Amino acid sequence: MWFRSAVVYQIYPRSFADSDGDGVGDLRGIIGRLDHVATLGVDVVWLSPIYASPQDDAGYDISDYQDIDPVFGTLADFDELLAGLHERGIKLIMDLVVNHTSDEHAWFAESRSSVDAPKRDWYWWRRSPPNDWRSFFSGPAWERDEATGEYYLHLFSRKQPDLNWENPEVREAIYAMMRWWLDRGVDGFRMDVINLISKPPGLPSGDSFALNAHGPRLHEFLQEMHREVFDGHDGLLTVGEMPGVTVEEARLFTDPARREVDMVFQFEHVQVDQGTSKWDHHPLRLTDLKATLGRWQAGLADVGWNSLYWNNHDQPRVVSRFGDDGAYRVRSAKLLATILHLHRGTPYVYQGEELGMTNAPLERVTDLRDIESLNHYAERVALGGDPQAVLAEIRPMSRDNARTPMQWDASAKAGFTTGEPWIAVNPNHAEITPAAAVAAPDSVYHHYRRLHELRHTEPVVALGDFTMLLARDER
Ligand code: TEU
Repeated sequence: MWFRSAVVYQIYPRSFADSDGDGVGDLRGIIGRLDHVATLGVDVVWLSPIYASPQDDAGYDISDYQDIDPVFGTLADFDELLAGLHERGIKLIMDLVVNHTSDEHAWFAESRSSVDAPKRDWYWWRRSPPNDWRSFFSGPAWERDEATGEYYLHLFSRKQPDLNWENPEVREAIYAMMRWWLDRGVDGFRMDVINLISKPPGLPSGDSFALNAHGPRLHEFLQEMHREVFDGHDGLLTVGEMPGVTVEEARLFTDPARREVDMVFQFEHVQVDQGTSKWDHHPLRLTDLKATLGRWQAGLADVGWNSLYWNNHDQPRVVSRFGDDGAYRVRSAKLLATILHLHRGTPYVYQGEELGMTNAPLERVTDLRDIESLNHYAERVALGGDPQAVLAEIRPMSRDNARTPMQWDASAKAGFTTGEPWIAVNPNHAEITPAAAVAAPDSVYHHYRRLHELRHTEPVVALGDFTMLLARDER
């Protein structure tokens, strides 16, 4: 399986490169930076959503799966980007967000129009909330809709209504859309919260996350998707984002004989520094990190496959979180990269990770942009929380830490835009840039390049086995 010796680079288009000066990254900006991606030596690019969207959740609220949002460009720009990657021998996987759509999607507009609309059953409607589920973005998970007075389910924002995967019409429409992208030449999908699509029968009250994280028909739906979309295609990559997935479940999801997904994004190692929630943050205990990484290496050693990541658009920058973004920034960034890339699995490198980019200051609430952070702040302050204390618990874990503009040069806007960036550039961008990295032989950047080269030339890196040493050593 080709992806076992591949490296994936995640591009978050909003923050990668802006070509038209509107302060938001776009497809032509990416096209202009393809050589940076190519010289890093990666094999696949995962593109976070670029589809038509009101941008309520930064594009993870899609209003048209088969068109590009004007802020990012056009389908012609997309085709040029895809060709540019393919001619450099790099595959492209799209971000597939099909647990929910935007409330501005035509499907939802039809569904909400009346209780007997043909698409009413494409979403989850009830006369009154059937349970006490909470949204992952604060507040209740059921929203009353004026048009009919009924309530619809949204595990994320109220502008992200959950699709009803029990309805075969929904599944067929999604598979047809996926085939449309494969016919356009894309090489696979990263499937957003795909483990939430099978809801628990009867919609019982309780922890909305635990109840929805692995519903009874999940394997059935993934195997049906494989038959309807992926069968007959070679060289694809499918990765299921599955918050809460266990090693035992991951063995089933990624066993090639079961024809579900190639690998999953699990969350155990990015939850070792938190208590009841991501905001209940505590310093890392190294033995906890070793234990979970070791469990996943052992658990998938003989069947299935791991994805390996520290960073993405939802996680704080790992050099600030688990390393040292001060005096030992370069050394700790290289250490963390070495650990990750010499594990069994497919490594994912998030834009800027190859430079050792760090968390952002996020000094005041007006520096925040992410709905998850802003909703949490509003809810906690409304309940009497001290604004500065709430901001202090948001600062190290906010998704905005990963979403500051990619740093291209030492100029005022880091070479990201000629306009006003949608989110502030990190003040330390002057010394953390590709130019500085390329010029320094011992830079984080060259270390990533060497790790990628090793994976491509030394089979033991991708396929060797794993032995944990010093499991109980805190250093
Ligand atoms: O993230 C799902 C998810 O689990 C995250 O909400 C995660 O729990 C949280 O961000 C941790 O801070 C996916 C996308 O990656 C995320 O950007 C979207 O907001 C979310 O789904 C809804 O589509």
